[in-house]
Amino acid sequence: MSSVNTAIQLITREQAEQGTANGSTCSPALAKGPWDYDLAEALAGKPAYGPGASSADVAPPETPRQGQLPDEYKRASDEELDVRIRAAKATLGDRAVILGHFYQRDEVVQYADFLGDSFQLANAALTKPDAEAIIFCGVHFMAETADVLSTPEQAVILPNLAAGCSMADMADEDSVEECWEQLTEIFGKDPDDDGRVPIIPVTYMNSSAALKAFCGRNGGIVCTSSNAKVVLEWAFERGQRVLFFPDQHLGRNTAKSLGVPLEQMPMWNPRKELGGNDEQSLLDSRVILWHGFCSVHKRFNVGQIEKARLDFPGVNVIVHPECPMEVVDAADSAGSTDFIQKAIAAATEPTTFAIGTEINMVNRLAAEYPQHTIFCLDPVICPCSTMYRIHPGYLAWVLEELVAGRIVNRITVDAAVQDNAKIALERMLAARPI
Ligand code: CIZ
Repeated sequence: MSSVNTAIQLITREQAEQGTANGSTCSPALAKGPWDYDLAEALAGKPAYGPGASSADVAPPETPRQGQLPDEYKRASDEELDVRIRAAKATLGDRAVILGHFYQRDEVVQYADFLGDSFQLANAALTKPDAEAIIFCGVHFMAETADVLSTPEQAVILPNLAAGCSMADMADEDSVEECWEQLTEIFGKDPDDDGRVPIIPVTYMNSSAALKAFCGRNGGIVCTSSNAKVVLEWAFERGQRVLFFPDQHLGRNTAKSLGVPLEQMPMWNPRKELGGNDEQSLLDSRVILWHGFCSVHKRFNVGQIEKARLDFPGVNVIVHPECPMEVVDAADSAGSTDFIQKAIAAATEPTTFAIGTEINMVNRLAAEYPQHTIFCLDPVICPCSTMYRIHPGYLAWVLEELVAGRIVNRITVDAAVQDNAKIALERMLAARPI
């Protein structure tokens, strides 16, 4: 099976040459090198992509910008980059560890020492205490988490600083602080007769370190898509209600699975007074959902599942819990990337799987398990476009800089933020099913 990048190149070439194409992609611009977007953005004076772009926000001024990749890496052929990356990696040996996220493109994943989800990768880096550099081929919040969990001597490097996560950017620290202030005014701070505080903040792993620290400071906790249920149970033991950010879908799907009625899950829109709610609905709430979403997972719909069931009777539909509730309800099961991978690995008979998650991961599973038929529910090729900015050119550059004794694109989380973020992460690790 060809890589997602190769498929996108083909679609855009056919489209240009014949006006039609075999297949479609959500963004033909992905066929260009990421540096072309950087340039377009600079010329337009606003982000055409990147932190803030997909939520129609203006990127905050401190948003990291890439843009300094030397021309030699932009001009290098795929073959030349391959030779240079392998040579630099061999020279660095154990001094550097390369982490590749499940959603990363194949052209980069082939050089990774570890492949996994964000939390597995941060933990994998811990098994390499001698590595001076941790090169995270994922997105910004993942590199931040790795920095929080790694030793101060280790440098975490994000090969392209423009690789943000649009969902993470939908909840910025100021808006969450403002929301918290308004909620505290309504609920007060006093615990009820059972000792439960009025509200507990829960942040998804896909959030800035600043928000993880906010949770650490305010009696809150972090969750991943693997443990969101256990974490919500932890929070309900200690609080009357939860403020869940940034992903409304993971929050809704998880709370629903715990029996929380939809009427008790108001949505908080940070652009509106009281998040767009009246005071009574907030008082009656059990989970207040932040108005955030993943641009890839929100593309999945029930029509795609119905079509898969018609085309492939007996198909096993597995979707990620970042998908909308109707999609999760219509699927056979829902779970994290780790859950999806394990479900496929556990199938002993040849099975047809329709998967609702990012296309790079789905295609990789299809290649790894040829005994099964595995396809993505979304027929349009639409990768995680921010993750996609880690082109091999950036990887070659950061590695060769390391060989030359220079660290570029280091992600450093402020010490106070680290301490509080760690508290929220440690609470997550200690949370157990009840
Ligand atoms: O935590 C991760 O890496 C993501 C983005 C999702 C998942 O389910 O693993």
